[in-house]
Formats: sequence, C-alpha cells, structure tokens
Amino acid sequence: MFSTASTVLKAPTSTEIRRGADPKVQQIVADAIADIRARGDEAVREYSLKFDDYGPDSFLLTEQQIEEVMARVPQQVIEDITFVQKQVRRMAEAQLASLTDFEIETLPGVHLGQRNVPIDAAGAYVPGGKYPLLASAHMTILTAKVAGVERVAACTPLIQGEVPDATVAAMHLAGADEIYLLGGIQAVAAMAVGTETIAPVSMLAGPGNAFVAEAKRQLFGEVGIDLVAGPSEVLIVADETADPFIVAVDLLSQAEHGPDSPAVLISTSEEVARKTLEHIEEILPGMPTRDYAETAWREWGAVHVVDDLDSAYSLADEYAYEHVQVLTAEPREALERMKHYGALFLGEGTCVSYGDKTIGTNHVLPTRGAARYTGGLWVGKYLRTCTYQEVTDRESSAFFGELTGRAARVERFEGHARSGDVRAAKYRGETLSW
Ligand code: HSO
Ligand code: ZN
Repeated sequence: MFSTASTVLKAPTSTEIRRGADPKVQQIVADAIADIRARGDEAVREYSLKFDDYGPDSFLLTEQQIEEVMARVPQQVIEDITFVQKQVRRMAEAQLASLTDFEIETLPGVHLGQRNVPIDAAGAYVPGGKYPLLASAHMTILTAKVAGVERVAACTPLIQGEVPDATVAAMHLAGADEIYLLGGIQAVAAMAVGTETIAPVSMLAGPGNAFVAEAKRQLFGEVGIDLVAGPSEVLIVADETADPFIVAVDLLSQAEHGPDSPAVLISTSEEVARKTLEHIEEILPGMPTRDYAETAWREWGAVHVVDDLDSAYSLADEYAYEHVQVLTAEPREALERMKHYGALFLGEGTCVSYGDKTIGTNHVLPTRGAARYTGGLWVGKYLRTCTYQEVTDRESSAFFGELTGRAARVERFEGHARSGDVRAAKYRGETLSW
C-alpha cells in the first residue's frame, strides 16, 4: 500500500477501504434533503422531533434566551472562550491581511484587477453528540466574521434534551447573528435550502457526524462548503529524542474522537516505538473515553519504524493526514521537507489538542487524504476572489477587438468575434458592414 519502506510494528486490524459515503447514509440524507426542500419548516420540525425529541415553534434563540444562557455559564468558561477567540481572531486577521486586492495595467489603458469579496451569508454547524464541540464555534463563526460575512447563521443540537450553554455562549461571543437549536441533516439542509423561518445561506462550514458530512457533500454546488470532514486523524513523526510517554498520550488524544479515528506513529527509533506501544497499553485502561480510544487504536492504529527522517517524512506524506506532530530534534525542518498535512505541530511544546481547542489555528482540517489537494478552513474560504477589467484606451480596445475576432473565429464563435469587430471598427473610425 505504501511505497516508502518501513517495518510495521503494529498494523490496523481493519481492512475496510474508506472512501466516499456509505450508500445507506447517502439515501437517508438524499430523502431528508428532498423532504425539507418540499415541506420546509414542517419537515425540519418532524426530523428534529424524531432525532432530538425537540419540536418548538421556532428553533431560533431569542436575545433574551441568549442572555439567560450567558448568565448560566461560569465566568471562567466565558473568560477562557474570550481568550481563545482572541487567538483565533488574530490568526484569521493575519490571514486576511495576507490577501491583497490588486490591479495591473498590462497595456496602455488595459486594467486587470482582483478583489476578495466576502460571501453574504454563511451557515455554521457546531456539533453536539458525544462531545459538545464548542471550539468549532470559534473556527467557523468567528473566522466568517473576520472575513466580513454579514450574516452568520449557526446551528447546534440540544444535548440529551438540554441547551448546551457553553456552546451557545461560544457561538454568541463569536458573533453569530442567528443561533438555532437544531442538529443533524435537518440543520444543514434548512440553512442551505432555506425554509419559511430560516433564510438560505451561500456557504456551509463546520464538522459533524457522517450524516452532516454527507448532507454537506450533497448540497455542495447549490451552496459552497468548507470541506467534507471525516474522522479525526493524527500522525506523529518521532526520532530518538521523542518522549514515548508524550507520544502515547498524544496518539490516544485524537483516537478518543470516535471508534474510527486513526492514530499513526512513524519513528526512526525502534526503542521509542516499542516504548510508545507499552505506554499506550498502560494508559488505555484508565482512559475515561476508552470505549472510543481503544477501538480506534486496535482497529486503525499503526506503528512504523523507518531508517531515517527522509523515509519518515515520505511515509507521512503518503498518509496525508489531518494532523501531523513532529517530535524530533529539529522539528522545523518538516516545514521544508513535508508536503501533505492539514496542520503541522512542531516540537514537544505544542500538540493537536492545542490546535483543537485553544491556540488559534483553525481545527477544521482535511481528512482521508484530502490534504493532498486542500488545506483547512481559513478566512479565504469565506471570500470570493473576483476579477474585473476595464479598457480606457481606444487603441488598446481596437487591438483587442481584432485579436478577439481572430481568436473567436478559430473556435468558430462568430458572435463573439463580432463583439471584437465592432470595437475595432468604431475606435478606428471605420464603418462596419456585416
Ligand atoms: N480534532 C478535531 C477538532 C477537535 N477535537 C476539536 C477536539 N475538539 C478535528 O480537527
Ligand atoms: Zn481533536
């Protein structure tokens, strides 16, 4: 399967090939989207009642309800959310500053330009389920707001019948314009196609379970999407300087996401690899999230020993994982030597959990090999790079008129050619006869 040679100390037990969506999931999602498209709020309410036992007149939280939630959330949680959102904002603002609008003059009076224009309305999905992923509020809502998106609608489900207070607080502090207590396919579909009470958005972002991911995939085209995110993945590149206990803890940290979240170690040191395997066995029994972490590790975990760091980086590039941690003597060299990853975590001082929760880089990242063709969610995904042109010099316009006439006729576009002909004739003072 891999072209880079390695000794495999632990192979995944699962041989399932994970590409695309489960056909059953596809059908359920397609039916639900069609139903919500046809029946709007009534269908949304039925799905919400069926899956979340929640069917209010309106899913939108009022200002007063939001105030009540804010009052219930402990002060320390509010302060932490505020601090983290500041970090996410700084990163997104720096990304925004890196995008420059420009205009060039290619010939006298021929102006070509580009502008980055925010989309008008975005929908953010903040998952509930086993884990209330409130950090996703920072990543989706706040990033959209920094991009200049005027209207951000955001959905999150009730958790066991309860309003997820901290999540709602994070959504509110991130700047959500509308917060709906709505989850699953019904949330994503309602935001994308619109209902009587939820205006449609132009783009959807945020993680979610297999149904949410498939709904986004099916709605793509009608609306934009950030990514189709699959189970969270972690890969660690470690040399002989790595601390095997930290390697073990960090591998299991992402394995706890779900039973299908893979964790991979590639080490140049057999000793580090073997000790990591031992630590994993020591840690697993006491992990409160053992149900997921252990299944994920047994079924999807892998440990490779390679001859040198060149092989480690090539094998890591073949995996093209969402998160890559580099625990080596010179971690920064990975910036030059690695190509395929969603986010890099350089050295022992940081870890994937920092990226997931607090440090400021976006945690919505490519999975399942998508890192070969895309990076993660960032401010630029909420902007449209639009071009424009103007020709203010008659001679230049006449020149392009003649050129366009010839170019279009090679392709047999007579109508296109004439748009060029009329300008060439007009600006050269000639009369055009057809
Ligand atoms: N690892 C997930 C994000 C996350 N994990 C947030 C926990 N909280 C996907 O990057
Ligand atoms: Zn995570």
